[in-house]
Amino acid sequence: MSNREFITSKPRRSIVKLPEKGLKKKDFISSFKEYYVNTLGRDEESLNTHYAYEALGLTVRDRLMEHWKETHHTYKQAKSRRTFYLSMEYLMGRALSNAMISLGITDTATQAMHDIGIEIEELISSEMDAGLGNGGLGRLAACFMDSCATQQLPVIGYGLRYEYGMFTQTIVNGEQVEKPDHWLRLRNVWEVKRLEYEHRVKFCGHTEIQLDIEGRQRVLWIETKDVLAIPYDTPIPGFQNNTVNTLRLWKSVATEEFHLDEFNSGSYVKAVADKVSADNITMVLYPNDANENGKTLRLKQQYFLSSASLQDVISHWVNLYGEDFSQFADKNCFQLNDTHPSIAVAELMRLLVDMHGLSWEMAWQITTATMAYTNHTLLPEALEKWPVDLMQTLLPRLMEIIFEINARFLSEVSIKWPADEEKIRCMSIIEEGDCKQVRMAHLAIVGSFSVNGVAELHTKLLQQKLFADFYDLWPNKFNNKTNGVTPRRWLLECNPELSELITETIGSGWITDLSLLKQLVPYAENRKFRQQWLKIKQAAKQRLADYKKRVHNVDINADALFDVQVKRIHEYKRQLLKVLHVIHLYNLIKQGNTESLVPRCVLIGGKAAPSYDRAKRIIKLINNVSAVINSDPEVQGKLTLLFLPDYNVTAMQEICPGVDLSEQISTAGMEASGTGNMKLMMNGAITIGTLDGANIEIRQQVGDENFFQFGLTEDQVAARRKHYDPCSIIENDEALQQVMNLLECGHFNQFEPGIFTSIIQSLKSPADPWLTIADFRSYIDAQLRVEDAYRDRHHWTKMSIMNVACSGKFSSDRTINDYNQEIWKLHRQPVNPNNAD
Ligand code: 26Q
Repeated sequence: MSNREFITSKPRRSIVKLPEKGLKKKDFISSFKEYYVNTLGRDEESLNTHYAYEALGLTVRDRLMEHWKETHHTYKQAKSRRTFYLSMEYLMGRALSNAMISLGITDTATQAMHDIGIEIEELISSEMDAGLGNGGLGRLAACFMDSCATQQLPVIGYGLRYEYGMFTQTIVNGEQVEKPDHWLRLRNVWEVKRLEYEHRVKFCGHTEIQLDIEGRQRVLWIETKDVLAIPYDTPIPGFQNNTVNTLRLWKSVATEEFHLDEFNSGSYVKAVADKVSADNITMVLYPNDANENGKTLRLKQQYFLSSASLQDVISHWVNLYGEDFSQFADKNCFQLNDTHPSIAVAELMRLLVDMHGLSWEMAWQITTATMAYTNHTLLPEALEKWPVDLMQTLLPRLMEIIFEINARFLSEVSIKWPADEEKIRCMSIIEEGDCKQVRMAHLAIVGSFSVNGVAELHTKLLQQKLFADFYDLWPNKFNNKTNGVTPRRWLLECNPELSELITETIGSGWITDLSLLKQLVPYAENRKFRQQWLKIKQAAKQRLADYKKRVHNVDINADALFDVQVKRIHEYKRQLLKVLHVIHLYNLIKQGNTESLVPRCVLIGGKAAPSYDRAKRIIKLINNVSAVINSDPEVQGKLTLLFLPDYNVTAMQEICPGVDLSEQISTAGMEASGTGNMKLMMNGAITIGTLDGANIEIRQQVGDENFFQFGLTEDQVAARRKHYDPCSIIENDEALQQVMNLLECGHFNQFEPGIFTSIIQSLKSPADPWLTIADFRSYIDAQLRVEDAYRDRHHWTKMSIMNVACSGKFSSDRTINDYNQEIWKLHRQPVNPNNAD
């Protein structure tokens, strides 16, 4: 089933009725026909949805092109300081609707298509997602790109052009099956190949010392196997402001030498194999959202991104300023999206020292004034380490540079803490042991002027726990930047009905200044407004229910409470706690204990990393519990559990408007921030959550009376882990005991004995790091408060309005302005509309 089936054929109304300047409907139609007939060679009389989508995409892209060129020109003229966002992931989702909204041409385009007998919704929903990311970190990069363009900031995104993005998930017999996502099989109308900006990236080989003409030592990295990096640029439009920024993605291609080798070396097969391995670097996105340790291809990808991007920036610099790097750090800043591109620290040193002849001291000065590092995780297993052996083989020159950086850094450590070997051991960039490893986070911290976490609690824990020694040494490097999401995609585009009500009520300023949503607060007390709000929410729920009926043939009561947990499947996110709650409700219904029960529809969605067996088994459990519950006539209309397959950006856009209750139930101290929590809040869902990540700030904004808090706090979690006895908790809680009994007796796996044993054991283990059983009672109590609140629909609607009204802080525009004021220090560069139109 495809996500497009979510969408109704009803044409959407555009929210912001700005005059659609410079665009005449008839010009639009003739441009569309020109592409459809002449460029794509289709027959005007027969309509093919895909080619019509391509023709429309190309027509819209033409409108972006002028602004794109003008933006480029503006930045060049201003010689402005720039930021380069380095990220292995960009979860862009669809682009067409976003582009039309940004250009303010949605109405004209919709009308134009309508006039020639095409429903634009059908074309919009035929677009593939650009799924070049795993989850939070990749989608954050995409939201940041949108906000930078909207804030008119000269920021360029650098990433990899994976041939295969995030796998698509299907469910067979309750289990996840992965299918490759060959998203480039069909033409990608948004990208522009820029052969003129290709670069060579070196691998393997060895180093030699040579004296240059002035008698100075220069290190040569020679006999390397080179790979070409070819850039493909994607336009990133700002919201109705003429700015179009660039996302530059690198594709790997074998160099010409590979072809020569085929003829000269006699080893034809090896030459071809080498060529294939060069082409392979950007073939596939790693589908893990935690570290998959030691994979050579992953390290190649990381270096390929870092080297190509830095070479790109430096060659631009040399074109403008020659070999004078004295102002380089004033004009350039690199933001590292986690440690994935942190080899860039050593690569910038290599380029400056080896390729441009700067002294080590000068190069280090520049590097540590341009690099900034964002951490996204506290999970110890997600901290990247690379074996020194592997680095020496694959990137010999880089390894030498890392040793030198480390030696100089450790001498600084020993000045602060004389004769403290333990400190040296803990802080060193190299982890000693049987297998020496490079600690990429340490390299990133040592090489950066800024280190930030992504929510207040997360930053506090970085400072006090994970990187406490570094915080001691350099307190001023550390800062917090609470995440945000773009309101253009996550409210305006995904929820046009609610957006229209908001705009009618407070004007359209909220689209670029989300703090204005505060003006909705008094309307929470307005009965008529609440009725309008509720009607919109109800219609969104009905759309979700209709979709489920059509595709899965399950009946959902649209009056039920829509209770949603969508995110990657991970033990720390505790989908299991949600399942325990569902089994508890099922048990109450089976016992006839239903007088106070509120009908509920629980939706769980998310992908498991293909190698994460426990996570895959959790998916199986959800599906099995769902099968038992949904087929029981006694339960029907009271409780439904659904697993939503293939959760992705587009699915979230379709789910958001219809959610009542947002499940953010990670073990406190584990979720760095969360961003799904923000998207759901912005669409009027109320959060049930632990005091973790950005939940804490959501609760601060909206007030405790509009948030369902439960569970141990982060310090209680840390304390409880030391003496945790889940079995005695189960023994003393009758309801929980019954839930565990149902699981243990095989009620949900009648013909599949033993498949959930390891899950049950982990829940009952005193070593369970996620403390699921510890939070059960508190969670059930919070869910009872949810039901009480939901029974009074007017009260619930008030809470819903308050959540939207207080969501302003969670706009990525706010986040980007914080990055800019405290780290990047860029000047806004408005793009002149006269030139652009
Ligand atoms: C690393 C090495 C090898 C293979 C894969 C990886 C890898 C890939 C992706 C490691 C981690 C990730 C992604 C992490 C991630 O998405 N973290 C989330 O980031 C969000 C944005 O800051 C936060 O809101 C979430 O709390 C955090 O889990």
